[in-house]
Parts: sequence; C-alpha cells; structure tokens
Amino acid sequence: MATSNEALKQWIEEVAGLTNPANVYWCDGSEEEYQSLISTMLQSGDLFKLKADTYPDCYLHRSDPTDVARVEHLTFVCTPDAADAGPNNNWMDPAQARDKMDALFSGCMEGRIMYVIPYCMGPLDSPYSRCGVEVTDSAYVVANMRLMTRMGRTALTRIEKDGKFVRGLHSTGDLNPDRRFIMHYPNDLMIQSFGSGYGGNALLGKKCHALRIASWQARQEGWLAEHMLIVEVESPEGEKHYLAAAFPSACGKTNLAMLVPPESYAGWKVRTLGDDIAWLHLDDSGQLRAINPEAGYFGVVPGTNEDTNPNANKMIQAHTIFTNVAVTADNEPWWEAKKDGKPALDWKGQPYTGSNGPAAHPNSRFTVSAKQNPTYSPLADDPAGVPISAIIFGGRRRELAPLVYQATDWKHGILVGASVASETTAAATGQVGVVRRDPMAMKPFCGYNFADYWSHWFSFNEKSDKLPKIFHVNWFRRDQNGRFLWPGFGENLRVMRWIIDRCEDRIDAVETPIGYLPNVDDIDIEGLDIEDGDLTTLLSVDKQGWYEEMQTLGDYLREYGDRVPEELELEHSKIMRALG
Ligand code: GTP
Ligand code: SPV
Ligand code: MN
Repeated sequence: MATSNEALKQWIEEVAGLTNPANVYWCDGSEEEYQSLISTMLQSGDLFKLKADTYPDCYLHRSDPTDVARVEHLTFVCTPDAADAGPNNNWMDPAQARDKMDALFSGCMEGRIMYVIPYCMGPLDSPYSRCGVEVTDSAYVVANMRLMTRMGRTALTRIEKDGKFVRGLHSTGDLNPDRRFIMHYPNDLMIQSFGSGYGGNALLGKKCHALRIASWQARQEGWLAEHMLIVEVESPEGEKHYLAAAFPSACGKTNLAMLVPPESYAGWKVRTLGDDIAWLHLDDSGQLRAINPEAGYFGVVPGTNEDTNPNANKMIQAHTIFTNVAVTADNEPWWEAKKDGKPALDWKGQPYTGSNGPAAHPNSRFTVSAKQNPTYSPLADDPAGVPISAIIFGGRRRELAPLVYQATDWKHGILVGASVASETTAAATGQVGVVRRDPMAMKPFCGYNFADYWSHWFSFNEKSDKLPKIFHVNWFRRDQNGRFLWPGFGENLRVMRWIIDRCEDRIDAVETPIGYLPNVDDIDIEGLDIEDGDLTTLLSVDKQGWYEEMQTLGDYLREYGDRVPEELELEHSKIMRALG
C-alpha cells in the first residue's frame, strides 16, 4: 500500500532504516488481514485458541509476567522546559530521550515484520477526530488496534486529507524491564515506546495518543481530552441525558458505561458511547459535546459476571482477545468472580493450585470491538458527538467521600475534580490500595503541567454559560469490616437519576460545606437491599475529616507553585473557610 503523504512515506523509510526489519507491511484493516494475523500468532504461540463451541473466535494471549500493566515510572513527557511537563509527569530532555530511544530502536526489528498501522481516533468523518500512525513489530498490537480503533485504508485516506498525524513508534524489544520506556514528545506529536507489549504501554492510540498527546493538543486548540466514559440514560418518558464520568483506572468506568437497570427501573434504558476516553468540544451554541475516540474496549476482566456486568459478560463470549486470564480444563477462559467452570491453568500457564495468588491476573483484560456491546449506541459514530448534561468525577475511597455530591458551579467543580483521590489498582505496576491524588483521574495521562491543565479548565467558564453541572461519586465506601456500604453496579442508576434530576432543576438538595448533597429521601431505594443507616452514612459529611482532606489538598496544590490558577486557590480557601 503506497501513500501520497510524503511526510509519512519519509518517516516510514527513516524508521525502517533505524530498526532494520525483514519486511514492511502496511495494514489495510480488513477482516482477512485480522484472521491472517491471528493464524500467525496461533502458530508462533503468541495466542491460544479458546473453546470454539462456547467462545467462537476467542483467543488468549499470555504476556510476559514482568509486563502486565502500565509502567508509570517509565513513562515520560519530553518537553524542552521541564516545567511544561510539570510535577505530575516524569520528564526527560527531548534530545536526550531521542538519543536513548534511538539506541534502543537501532536494529531492533531485525528478522521481524514492521507493521504500519494508520488509525483514526474518533468517527472517520468527524471534525473532532485526529489520526495517527503506529509502527510496531508486534502482531498482537496490530490485532488489538484493529479492535480498538478505526484503522487501515480508511484511516490512511483521512490522513492524506488532513496532512497531520501523530507518529508512534513501538517495539516489544526484548521485554527487559530495564530497557522499557514510553516517551512522549508533544511538540513533535510523537511517541516512542520500547520494551513492553502490554495495553496502555503498547497500543499507542489509547493513553499515549488519545490522552497524553491529545490533552496537549486540546489545550492549544481549546478542547479537552479526558479519561472519561460517555453514557446515555433514557427515562421511561423518553427523556435522554448524556453523562461523562472520570474515574481512575479500574474504578468502574466500563461498568457504569454498560450499566443494566435494576428490576425496579423497568422502562429505563442505558446505552454506551464510550468506556475510557472522551474528547470534549464546545459547539457554536456553547454546548459541550463529547466523542469517544476509540472503537473498542480494553476492559478489566476479573469481577465481570452476569450480575455485575451482564452486558460485558455477553459481549466477551465471541470475537474477543483475552490477555492474562486463566483457562479451564476444556479451554474456556476463567477469571475471579466468573460463575461457571474452574481454573486449570493460571494466567502464567502454570497448573492452578490456589496457593499461588489469583488464577487470572488482577489486571487481565478483554479486547473487543464496541459493536459487540449489546447496548452499543450508534451515536458513538455520530461525527457531531453527544451533548453532555453532567460531568461526574469519582474515586475508590473506603472512607470519607460520600456516595454523591454536586459542585456549586463550574469553578467549584474544577476544585472537586482536582481533589479526586483514589486507591491505586492493578492497572499500573506498583502497590495496590494506597490512596493517592489523581486529579480528574488524569494523573497518569495528562501530557502537561496539571497547573496549566486546571487553568485550561477554568478558561471554559469564560467561553460558555451552558456548561455541564459537575458531580462527585464514590461507589466504594466500606464499613469497619470491609463490607461495601453501597451495592454498586446496576444500582448506580439510582444515583445517576438524582444527578439528572439536579441537572433538570427538578429536585432540591442539602447545602453543605463541600457542595450539594441529596436529601436522604431523594435517593430512591425501592427494591434495594440496603441496611438501615447505611444510606445516612453514605450521605453524610464528616467535617473534621474533610477539613484534614482539604489541608492535604492544599499541600498538594502548593507542589505546583505559582502556576496554580488563582481561581483554584480561591475555591480551595472558600471550602476551607466553610469547614473551619
Ligand atoms: P480502566 O479500564 O482501567 O480505565 O478501568 P475502569 O474505570 O473502566 O474500571 P472497570 O469498570 O473495569 O472496573 C474495575 C473493577 O471495579 C472491576 O473489578 C469491577 O468489578 C469493579 N467495580 C466497578 N463498578 C463497581 C461498583 O459500582 N461497585 C463495586 N464495589 N465495584 C465496582
Ligand atoms: C487504564 O489503565 O486506565 C486502562 C488500561 O484503561 S491501559 O490501556 O493499559 O492503560
Ligand atoms: Mn483507562
């Protein structure tokens, strides 16, 4: 496949010169191509075929046991001035990073095929979409990119029309964790990733492009690239709302985006627009609109079953690539909380004994086309995106954060977003269960200084008087015995209903120092199995606890020095005063 884009042609020649592959292959994105990649990987042992009767066209990939999650400590933003990357990112001088990476890439594809993947993030015909080209030596990456993005010939046509594209160079290298780096050069719209074959490290359209590079572009161009799901909620009366929610990794986006209404919510419909990333633009009328740049899901497997997420459970029964799950004796995939079968081999392919940790890796994932989702909304392909009524922030907090509260206005909402803190999860390497600051759920993904990012959020206040209302939720409150106080999953619709009623000004709320909370009677618990007093606990504000929380937030904001917008400091001191 040739291209009329000279810059692309030249870059591919340059990269081939550096990496020295046996072959250069331009991906066309066809089904035949996908199936032929699958055959190659079945032969090479990169994939295992799962039981075809029950899991047709499903495969298992076992990644290297040292390569099972994002590596935040090896991920860098390379801007000429370190201050532009900010304290929220690892930084390296771009020239130094280039030298380091070029040395790693030199000759690294010898004897391998170099795949060229043109891809489009967002509907092919949307003015909000942006393209990229990923060059990789991993057939697994190509197959995943086919499920996750609009890739191949159609994307190349758009690139030739746009002229502009993000360059991403990836090699699995020798998977040595000491030679693993994920570098971003926002000024050059370029990514270099070496030494990992896993998810967010290797599928460069996702976190590297659609969040880190896109957030940088978005600031320059006046839009937002966020770690948010997009979901449609339709009431029995036919009233539709679109909500965008930012939760940190493995904190419930996929589940909320695919929610199935509880029995007592007959007539309510929930449809999925996106489960991980939203690009948000103001239209000419000042309405914030969202597109999902992705075309598939790379979702957490453990915990998925017919009760927690029946849609996902159905969705991953065909045409799915599983990464790092266990298998049963008759070759069905298996993971913790799965209701049938039992594990024979664990995620490493070793006999499962029960004494060697979980059978499926806690960050095992499914890759599947969004079209497989039984509640897929065709509006995900609408070039104009959908109008957003509410932005919801949330985290995984066993203490303090109430079930839901509302910011008093956009500016306060930015403080609420900036104050997100959450227990770490298996989505990134490192300790699990430690509360850390994760502003707007973007800590690992904002491609520039958070202080500048908050200023950018404030700039929207001057551009529109129709901005969405902002909320904060927490599905993960627990009692002293570790029991979840809120049933979560499908029941979260009850909270979304309150949020929608607030957006429509149909319902009043309790004013507290941290924002508006629901009257206890206004969260519908009909048909819900919840213990007396739990809802009251979930909807109360611990003033002393919040005062301390706001103090630590103040310390955190001070790490960003003079660049922190004055408006944010003002919002912070308002809350401190109200609590003090
Ligand atoms: P990334 O893909 O890493 O960005 O994660 P995500 O935010 O899409 O997380 P996901 O929806 O996959 O949820 C991760 C884990 O949280 C799974 O194990 C779920 O079972 C669990 N989870 C999701 N929603 C809820 C909830 O409402 N309550 C409880 N208790 N657990 C939940
Ligand atoms: C996340 O960690 O937030 C993910 C998975 O969505 S990955 O693509 O690996 O980043
Ligand atoms: Mn994510």
